[in-house]
Amino acid sequence: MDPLLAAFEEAYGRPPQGVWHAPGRVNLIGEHTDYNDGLVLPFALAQGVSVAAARRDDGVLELRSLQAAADGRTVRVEELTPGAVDGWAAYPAGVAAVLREHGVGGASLLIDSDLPQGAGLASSAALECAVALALCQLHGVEIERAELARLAQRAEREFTGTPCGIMDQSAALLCTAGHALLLDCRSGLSSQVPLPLGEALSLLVVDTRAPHALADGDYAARRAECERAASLLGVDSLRDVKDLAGALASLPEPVLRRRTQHVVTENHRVEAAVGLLRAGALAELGALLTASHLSLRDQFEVSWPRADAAVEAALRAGARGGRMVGGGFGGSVIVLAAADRLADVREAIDAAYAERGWPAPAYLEAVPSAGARRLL
Ligand code: GAF
Repeated sequence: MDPLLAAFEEAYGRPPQGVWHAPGRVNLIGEHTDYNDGLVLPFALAQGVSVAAARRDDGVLELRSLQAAADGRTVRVEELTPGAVDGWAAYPAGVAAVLREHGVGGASLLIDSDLPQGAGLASSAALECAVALALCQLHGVEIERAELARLAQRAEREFTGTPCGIMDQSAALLCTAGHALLLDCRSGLSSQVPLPLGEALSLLVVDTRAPHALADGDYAARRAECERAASLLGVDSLRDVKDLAGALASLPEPVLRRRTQHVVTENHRVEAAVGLLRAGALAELGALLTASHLSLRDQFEVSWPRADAAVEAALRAGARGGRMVGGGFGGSVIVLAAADRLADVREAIDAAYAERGWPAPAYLEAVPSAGARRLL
């Protein structure tokens, strides 16, 4: 028997009615653009969060996780308010609270994850989206996926206090196997862009093992700076800046010039990346990834030493390009390299870390995979 099914029976004394899964994501390019009404290009990983679940009709929500066995919670859905549940359980509880308005009720949930936490691979969004799908299907509630992503985002913002954008929940729900998702975060329109990794070229995810936490103030501070820059420029968001040179000349503070420079050029890099992918020129993407990293390091100032060292070592070992992914201040780096260079790249990164006395990073090869779905 599947270990998750067996564990569910043991925890709740009955079998689950189904198992739902939502993936983590790697954002190929388009970082810190989502909350600026910009463009992002994430794809779903094979790794993610699975939820075994059974409906309850008494309004009770039972939350357990194989990764936090000693920390189960039992709450009433009608009593869920921001702050009522803390820690990991705030994510599923927030989703249940937001979906309550749409007719969702209680359930017994058992969660399992093979995504490293704090690795910048959107494990929180995967958890929210797997739970959202499970609760909707158990209670016969139909919500279109783009809308479900917005509800999961709202749950995270209201119940964990993280002012996240819409990218991670959209990636979890809308990605398809073999593709990246081009999402326009202003219009909400998305399209699938072929991403033929794993043939001649591979994308290596390097978990730098410097954990990141979006709830810390730095992410919110970056958002606030972008909003301030947009307001000084008299536009709704930095997406609306068409004349970068003019905007930079008129912004009074150097820090706001740096933030604006990153966001505006990053949107152009996403468009260039999509053009290259549609033209079948995947290898050429490397230079854009590295340019994105340098911009995140020097202009947006969200990179961290282990990310910079990994990108530098990978490039020296012949990688086509690389960059940090996610919110920053810790987490993972991605490296684009010819499949026959991967071993050299890993060796070079390991050596760079050993030299500095850092623990070796963890690696996984990224395979563009399907979005959230019912498994059983
Ligand atoms: C985190 C956020 F959750 C996303 O919304 C996005 O802003 C990202 O950081 C930076 O691109 O993953």
